[in-house]
Amino acid sequence: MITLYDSRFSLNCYKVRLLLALLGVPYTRQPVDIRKGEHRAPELLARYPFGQIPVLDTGALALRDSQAILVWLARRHGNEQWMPTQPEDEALVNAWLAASAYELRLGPYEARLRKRAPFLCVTGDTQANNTERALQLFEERLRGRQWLALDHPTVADIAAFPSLAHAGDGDVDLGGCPGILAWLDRVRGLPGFVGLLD
Ligand SMILES: N[C@@H](CCC(=O)N[C@@H](CS)C(=O)NCC(=O)O)C(=O)O
Repeated sequence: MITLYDSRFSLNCYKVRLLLALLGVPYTRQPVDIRKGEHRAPELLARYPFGQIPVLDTGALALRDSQAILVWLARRHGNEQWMPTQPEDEALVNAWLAASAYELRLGPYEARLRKRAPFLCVTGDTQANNTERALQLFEERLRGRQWLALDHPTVADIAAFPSLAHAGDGDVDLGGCPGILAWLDRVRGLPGFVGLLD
């Protein structure tokens, strides 16, 4: 049985509940109280290191990120309507998923959060913390493995490379991140690699 780590107030969790309902997929809900910090409880963090909900535990996989979960649900339990495989259609759907994760996140999502849960909002002061957290997550992921998502390079590596390769432009020091540094070199070694200004 699928388990959704969920908060009834979270819009990202709601996206997942909505598609589960539309697809008629049975699941159990595991409520997580963010105000009480339950999303950062050590036993949860050990299994789901990003410390955010939603997380969908499929039995085989602990899947995070509402967009990624929607894609998995559509592929596993839906049909072509929800997540097409025709490359141009798939690209359009992916582009709009990305707009939900970025433009909507920075706009109306953040506006609601500012009213309901200002302690979760990103401000200038928290930028350094966010950077540290991101580096920690990527470093943990890349220590002892070659590539980010699978055991071969994927678009996930390509998507992450520019921000990490050019972290120094923002005075972000990767000196304490040997896993990331080794991975950066691995990406640079891919046949046909080009640099930012090449
Ligand atoms: N990119 C993630 C963002 C998830 C996210 O921001 N979740 C919020 C609840 S809606 C959360 O867990 N916030 C707690 C925190 O970041 O500490 C997604 O789309 O699922």
